[in-house]
Amino acid sequence: MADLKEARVPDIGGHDNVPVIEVLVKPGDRVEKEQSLITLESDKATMEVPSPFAGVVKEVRLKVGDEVSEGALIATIEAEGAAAPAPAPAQAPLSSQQAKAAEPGSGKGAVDEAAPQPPPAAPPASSGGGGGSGGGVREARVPDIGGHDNVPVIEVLVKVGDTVAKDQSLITLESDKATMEVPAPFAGVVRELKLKVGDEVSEGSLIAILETAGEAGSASSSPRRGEGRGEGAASPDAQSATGLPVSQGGPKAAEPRTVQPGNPPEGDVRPQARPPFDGKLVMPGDAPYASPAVRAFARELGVDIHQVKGSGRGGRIQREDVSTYVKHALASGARPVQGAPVAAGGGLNLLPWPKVDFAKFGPVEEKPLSRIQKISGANLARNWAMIPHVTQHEDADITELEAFRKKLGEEQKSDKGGDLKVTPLVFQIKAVVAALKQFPQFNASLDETGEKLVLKKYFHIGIAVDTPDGLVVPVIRDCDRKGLLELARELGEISKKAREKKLGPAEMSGGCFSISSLGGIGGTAFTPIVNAPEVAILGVSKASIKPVWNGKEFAPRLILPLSLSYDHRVIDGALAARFAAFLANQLGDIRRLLL
Ligand code: CAO
Repeated sequence: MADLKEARVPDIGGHDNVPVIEVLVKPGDRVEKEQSLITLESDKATMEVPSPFAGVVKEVRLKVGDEVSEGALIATIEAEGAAAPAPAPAQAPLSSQQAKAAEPGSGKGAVDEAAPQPPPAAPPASSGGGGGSGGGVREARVPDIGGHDNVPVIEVLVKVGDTVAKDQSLITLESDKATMEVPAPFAGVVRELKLKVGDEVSEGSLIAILETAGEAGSASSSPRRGEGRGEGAASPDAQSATGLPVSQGGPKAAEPRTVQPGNPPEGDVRPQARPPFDGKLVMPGDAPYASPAVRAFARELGVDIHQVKGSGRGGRIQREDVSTYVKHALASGARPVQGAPVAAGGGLNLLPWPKVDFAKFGPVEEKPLSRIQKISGANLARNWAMIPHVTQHEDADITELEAFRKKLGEEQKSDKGGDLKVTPLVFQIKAVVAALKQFPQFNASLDETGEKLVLKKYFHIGIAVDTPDGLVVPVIRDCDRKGLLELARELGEISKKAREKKLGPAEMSGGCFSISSLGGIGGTAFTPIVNAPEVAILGVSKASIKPVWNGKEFAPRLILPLSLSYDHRVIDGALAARFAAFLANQLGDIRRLLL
């Protein structure tokens, strides 16, 4: 029998007013028990709040930007069967201690008194004593992380020689549900780092060896020793602040050990290396891929983190990326919006994206965007929003070029018996190279401060290729040094590779200027988006026979429409008109391509 129940925010470590950064369900959705309903983000941790029972969402009572505390109503859910567990906070995902455990800096234990204890911090190596007042070498270990094992390290935030304060973040971990920073349990100087990005860790894994001076860390500096708060054991359903289940048995006990720098003790819980980090670009629910501290930093500066491009591994947004974004925004005249709410339309302070229940109007089907679409979509949106675009249209008379191209194609087939396809695009590549040489401003990029133009002395041309998974732009290198046939061969190869998803990142980087040819499909003109940090792109539409006045009469000519989009911060309209006219001339008289 169906039963209307309330899903509420569980114990989130006693924190109040934690912002909702994502709402992951809508009315009508069927949710499983423990399926995430919302994402919360404090300044130290991002966590998803799971549904306490399965059922159909009747009403969602929160929206992005709301701030919640324990007990806040998330949604009403028509729960299935009477046997569903009650959503009382006592049964909630997390005890205060556990939430604080996931919240760096708390220094509180996360497991119940009854549970076996995790390994305490090692005593100073020199003294062998525990937690006394003398300086020494001590181990910083991974605290209770909700009983999870093999959680990947996605950032190492300190390096050997750094002086760290107690509670300063040492590493960032990311499970499939949450990102969390692990703080130093005591102040000291990093003598040795014991793990790297990509390693997987569990409670007790050794992070670093710190040399502490004078006062050693307090009792709370030991990794998550149990400190029950008198409520008894955590519920069997209990989950960590990460929204992940807490192991009921608790972590394994371990003896305190003494270590010497550079000489890890026997039986050390060293994380196992794993293959390189798999290049994940977005967090669950498409939240930007950044640590909580970086997000907090972005918020402080009033930057919408969705607008920031990550330079870290797998596209991860780092602190420097936020700074660079701000510098660039200031240099280009835009200003980050102070206090703009997350997902409220970006640094441009636009309206939030409309949330519509399309199913109300008719049958619908949901199809997730491909990885390529997500990546290129984010880039296109940034480029379109940040670059002042103008598109210059021009016609090229390619009647003669086309006659030559056909002849060349036939020769290829008959002489070589091959299947090399010589399309108009290779002539366009050659013409573009000639134009870039003539107008070096087009073969340039603005640096990240927006104050300098970097002029390139090489001629690598990006070609937009349409694939079943979305648009990719492989780059043909050194086009100035290649002949038409070589370009035709390479174009055929990269298009094939692109469609077979075999292009590597190196083959899609280093471009100077891009060409987007829709000529094989149709159209008379379009406005391509500049592929930043390039400053211009050529759009090519379908050539067609048109009557052209030759001074005496209208003659049928094959006309190729060109659409040149450019960054108006770098290129003036007059220069763009000259560039486009030059291109048309080159294509109109192929002898010029030989010059
Ligand atoms: N006018 C008329 N015909 C044209 C033409 C033009 N401007 N350009 C190409 N053609 C013809 C070719 O000659 C070929 O004819 P045949 O089949 O008779 O030989 C046919 O159209 C198909 O060409 P093609 O598309 O296979 O080859 P291409 O070299 O012109 O283009 C590539 C290669 C990879 C760029 C293209 O296949 C592609 O993916 N284009 C889409 C790019 C895109 O999506 N851009 C949009 C970006 S913004 O979203």
